[in-house]
Amino acid sequence: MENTLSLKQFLVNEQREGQAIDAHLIDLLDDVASACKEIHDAINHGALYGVLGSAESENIQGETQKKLDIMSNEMFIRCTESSGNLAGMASEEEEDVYSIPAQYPKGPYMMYFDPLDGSSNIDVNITVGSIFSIVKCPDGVTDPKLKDYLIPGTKQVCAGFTLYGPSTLMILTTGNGVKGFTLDPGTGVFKLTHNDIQIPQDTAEFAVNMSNQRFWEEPVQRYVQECIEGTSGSRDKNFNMRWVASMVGEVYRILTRGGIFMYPFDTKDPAKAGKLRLMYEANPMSFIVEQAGGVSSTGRERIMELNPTEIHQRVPVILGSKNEVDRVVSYHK
Ligand code: P6P
Repeated sequence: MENTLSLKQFLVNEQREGQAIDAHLIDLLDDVASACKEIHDAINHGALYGVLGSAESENIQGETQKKLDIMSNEMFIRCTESSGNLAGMASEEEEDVYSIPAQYPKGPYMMYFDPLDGSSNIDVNITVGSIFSIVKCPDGVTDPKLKDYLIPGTKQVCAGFTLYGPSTLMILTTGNGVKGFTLDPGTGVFKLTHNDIQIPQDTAEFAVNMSNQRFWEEPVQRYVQECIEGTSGSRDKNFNMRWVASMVGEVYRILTRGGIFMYPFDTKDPAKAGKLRLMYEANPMSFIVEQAGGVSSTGRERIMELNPTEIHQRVPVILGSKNEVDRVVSYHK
């Protein structure tokens, strides 16, 4: 594609046009892009770099870590901690919030991230991704503590995810719509390729892990059953189903052609409100989905309005095409 804008050129243009983007955010996103390029390189070399397989360790979630989980976490931290844009970070792979080391300057932002979402798919060569969410650090705070991170998703100033798939693609919102930037592997530049992503209001495609069906609440049971019955039941159309088991893959498909993604509350483990994490999966994806004209709910509440109590807390997620998510929410009433 001739002279398409790079990520940085796009952000500088947005700043000049008066969008709420400052030099620190532009520089931070440049650092995030650097981390994503390093992760892209490791994933694309896979077995050749010996990066596949288990790290023989567990994360805070009690999940076995893949080597790439640990590597991508280290890449995110190393690429972003020293530039003076961040006051702190929270990662899926870090039990506690991460303070910027004393030798580095502090900045006005805090970042939450899942460095490698869907990593169970790594060893079977299916698309995975990095998810990030950025908020302003409270005024006067230079070393944010846990309580400073526990704020609702409506406070996000930026959210994005990078998809490591057939092509590497960064999806980004700063509150002014949703854009996509494709990595040019030859030059290492993320280039603007998707200028205004909008989710179709209707869909005939649902995404859910059907093996959990017996554990769902009645409204979700009813909705999915109606999709399966299609025109032989109460719906006026037939539905297709997809399940990639990588949230980034599901969300990008929905951004591209519509759909509804559900990881709802289930009674499989009553101690867990859902499987997905609020701060670095559900909130950033909800910001993106809403900016693209979609809806993101727990089934009962708008996800971005939830007041967090823990940095790794889980939440039920129902997101995507407005008219289908609204239907599921109506069944919960
Ligand atoms: P299941 C990946 O582990 C993840 O957090 C999401 O990316 C994905 O949507 C979900 O879990 C898949 O869960 O239970 O189908 O393996």
